[in-house]
Amino acid sequence: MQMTFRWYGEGNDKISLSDIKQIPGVKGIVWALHDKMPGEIWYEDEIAKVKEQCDKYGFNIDVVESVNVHDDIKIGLPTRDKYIVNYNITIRNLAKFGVKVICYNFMPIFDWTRSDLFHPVGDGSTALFYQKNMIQDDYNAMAKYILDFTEKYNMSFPGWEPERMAKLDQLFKAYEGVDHEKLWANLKYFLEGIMPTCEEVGIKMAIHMDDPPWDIFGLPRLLVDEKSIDRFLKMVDHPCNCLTLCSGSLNANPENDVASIVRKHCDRIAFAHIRNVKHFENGDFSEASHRDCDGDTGILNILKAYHDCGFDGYIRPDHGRHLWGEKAGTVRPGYGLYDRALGIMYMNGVWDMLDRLEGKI
Ligand code: DNO
Repeated sequence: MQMTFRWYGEGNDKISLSDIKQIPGVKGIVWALHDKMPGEIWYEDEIAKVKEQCDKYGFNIDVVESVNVHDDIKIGLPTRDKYIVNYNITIRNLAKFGVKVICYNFMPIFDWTRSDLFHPVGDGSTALFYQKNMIQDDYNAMAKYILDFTEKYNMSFPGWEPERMAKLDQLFKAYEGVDHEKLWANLKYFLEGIMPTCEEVGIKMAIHMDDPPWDIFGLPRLLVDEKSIDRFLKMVDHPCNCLTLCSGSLNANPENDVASIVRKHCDRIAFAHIRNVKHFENGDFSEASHRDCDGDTGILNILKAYHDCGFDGYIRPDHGRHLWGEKAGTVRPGYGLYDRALGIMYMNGVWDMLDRLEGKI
């Protein structure tokens, strides 16, 4: 495995590359041009700037998360072709700087969704929290909670661009009639439009799981369980059509056994997100430390599965708790420094021991 760390970029992340350099074993920075709207081309000089910053610290920029997909592609409007052309140009430009994997998602309108960004965990820290009965009918209230937060603390979240969120009712109207089957067809159309470029330049497209893995506000969600992952990989059966297997997104549904999905599809997992989730009986869930026993996701079984399969793809700690003074305004929700660094050390510890037991180190 190749350990990476997500960084939101200079001036957009309080964590510095120098901080990240001090976490043992991190090889690469997972990055993006966060001021780009979905559908816009990423230009070479903009990419070169990030490469230069990361080069200084000896980090690779092999993984981009995310090049967001324009709504017209997801909805299947005639204008989608223009955005697919742009996407292909971006893929080519990224490849020129050594990018190997593009993580993206195909969730209509909303990216990850939570009802509380700083929920007390019980040990003095806070974490992202999903209260099921709060994410039901009123999408405007949920979006308002997130947008008020981003405005108050002067930050933006990928997938929650204020420009898009300002037109929420319009967007919901545009998605009317986009049911699961239509969305699958639109995803296939998109992938078939970019696979030739990916193959030519050697980039893997790695779709992120839907988070949470069920429909919200009547919007269809596709990548939700083993069966849908099977369907996705078969639908466009191409080595560049890969997964970002996010353990926490999938395991928000306790029925999903992530370790068995790893064993089944390891060769098509380009990027692994490791996150632990704790379930409550009423369907709510909280995010937890990466330590196996702190949540219900089965982190040890998942890491063992990756190790057994000889996984040599990219991996990163996903959402962490907010610790030791990290709070709203000082930290991006889920993306503090400390708990993700602890998560890396936990993963390194497990991995090293598995290597040792096999006589590899
Ligand atoms: C949440 C992330 C997601 C992910 C996108 C990928 O923190 O895991 O927002 O980056 O869904 O496009």
